[in-house]
Amino acid sequence: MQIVQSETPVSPVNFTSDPSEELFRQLAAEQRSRKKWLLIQPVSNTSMMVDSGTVSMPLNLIMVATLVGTIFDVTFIDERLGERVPDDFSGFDVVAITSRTLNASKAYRIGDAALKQGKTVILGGVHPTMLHGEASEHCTSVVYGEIESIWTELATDVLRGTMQSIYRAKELKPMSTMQHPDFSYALQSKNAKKYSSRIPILATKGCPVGCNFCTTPTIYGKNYRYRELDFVLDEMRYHQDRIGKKNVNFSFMDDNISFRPKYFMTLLEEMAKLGVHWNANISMNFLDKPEVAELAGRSGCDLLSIGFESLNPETLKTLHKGSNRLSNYQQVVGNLHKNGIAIQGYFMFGFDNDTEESFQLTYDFIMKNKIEFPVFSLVTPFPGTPYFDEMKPRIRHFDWDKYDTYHYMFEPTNMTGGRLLENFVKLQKEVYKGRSIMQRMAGKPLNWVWLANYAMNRFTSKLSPEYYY
Ligand code: B12
Ligand code: SF4
Repeated sequence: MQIVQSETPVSPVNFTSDPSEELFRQLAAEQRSRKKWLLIQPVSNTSMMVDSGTVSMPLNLIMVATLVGTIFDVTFIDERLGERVPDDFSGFDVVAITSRTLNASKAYRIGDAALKQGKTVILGGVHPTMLHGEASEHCTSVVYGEIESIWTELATDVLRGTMQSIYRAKELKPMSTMQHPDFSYALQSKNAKKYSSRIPILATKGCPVGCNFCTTPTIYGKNYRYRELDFVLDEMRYHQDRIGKKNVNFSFMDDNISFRPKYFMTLLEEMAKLGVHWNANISMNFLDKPEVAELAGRSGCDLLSIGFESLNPETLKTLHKGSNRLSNYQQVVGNLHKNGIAIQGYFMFGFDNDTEESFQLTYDFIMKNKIEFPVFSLVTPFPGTPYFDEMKPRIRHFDWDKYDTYHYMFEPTNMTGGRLLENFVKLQKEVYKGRSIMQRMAGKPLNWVWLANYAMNRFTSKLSPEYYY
């Protein structure tokens, strides 16, 4: 557990002449003793490899801590590192918890315990945003979406002791008002070595594609915002200085990094000068141009995560994933491989259009195209998405612990649930068996992607359909 007394704010909030911000400033200056916040990243209960081993630094909670720390005292707990959430919250005024669906039940248990002890409890993150009615039963206030856009109002109410049940911004603030995240909140943990060495960074937010299974369009609409380039690059330089080397690995947390081509290409040019390495989520509609992949490779990109989702054109249509054209898949892969960029390819199963042949088709595609790091999941309707509303009558359970994309959610139309899982397990074992890894990875640089394959080989060898119920 790491206590950080934030006497020196990291960098000031960007105040405007908005009267509510004036009031907030005045209240903050008047406070006699700084209120104490406990910020918690709960670990999920899932049995899958989601929250175990090396985990990424929680940029979401770090950004919350950075803002809260400008006027309050912050204690930061990341349960995924083995840090314990206390039973006794008496040392704190506010207990604030981040939650996705897969750790919502854990977040709610912590919220209930803190409420019983009379604390102000704040829940934020994707799941409380999507199901704020449910979440509000376990807290004092729910924050809808990003904290930055409602911070003034939220902090003013905490200072006055007049909390509202939900904080939802009327409009999203430009990302230029966001601060540099203060990583010391996470890095000072005695267990920080469990964090991945890839530093999370954020350049853009939002995604205009609008897939029906994704929460981003619901929360952020078709908005696409980005931080000033200098801001992003300064953050990279800061980490280079902190770590004492040029070749730092960054992992972009952006929903989809490529939607402003000019911005993206300039970012790439600048990263090439910095000498960093990076990976990101990207949609494939931008990668069929060889020059983009060429510049990405030159700028230090070692892996791009791409949602191929399905090789079935009918399924792609039902997902509203307009950025995917089956006819482009091979070209995109070729462009990236030519420039030394590995591919983390996401594939989902369990759709109504899936047939037994879908598994073989996917296997052939992966092996032929030598996809370095295929990730298979079972399609999961997340609350708040159009897909959830559509599938709700057929969903087998609403046990949030199993919303990790590795559980069987509903019976598809073209095969039984049992056959779906048998095929799903078989595919994973086939793709990650030693011979297949050698075939897909032959000649690829010896780096962490090999290690990921090794870990997947061990993991998939133990899999059986029962894991997914
Ligand atoms: C990058 C990313 C990853 C990365 C890094 C995850 C990490 N450790 O942070 C990786 C690849 C590891 C990953 C893995 C997974 N991911 Co992911 N991921 C994302 C993505 C694209 C961005 C998350 C992010 O960091 N954004 C940047 C930060 C700064 O923004 P933010 O998270 O929105 O946080 C802000 C607000 O939410 C708010 N806030 C957040 N917490 C709190 C708390 C309080 C108290 C307050 C006041 C405010 C507040 O303020 C924050 C700062 O602005 C999101 C999509 C999205 N936009 O949320 C999906 C998303 C979170 N992932 C998702 C899924 C399903 C997964 C996996 C289960 C996939 C898998 N099968 O492995 C795993 C689960 C990992 C885990 N243990 O949670 C889903 C979750 C859906 C849901 N309802 O829970 C999302 C929403 C995508 C989707 N399909 O809709 N993911
Ligand atoms: S392309 Fe990715 S981020 Fe964009 S809406 Fe679809 S799943 Fe969400």
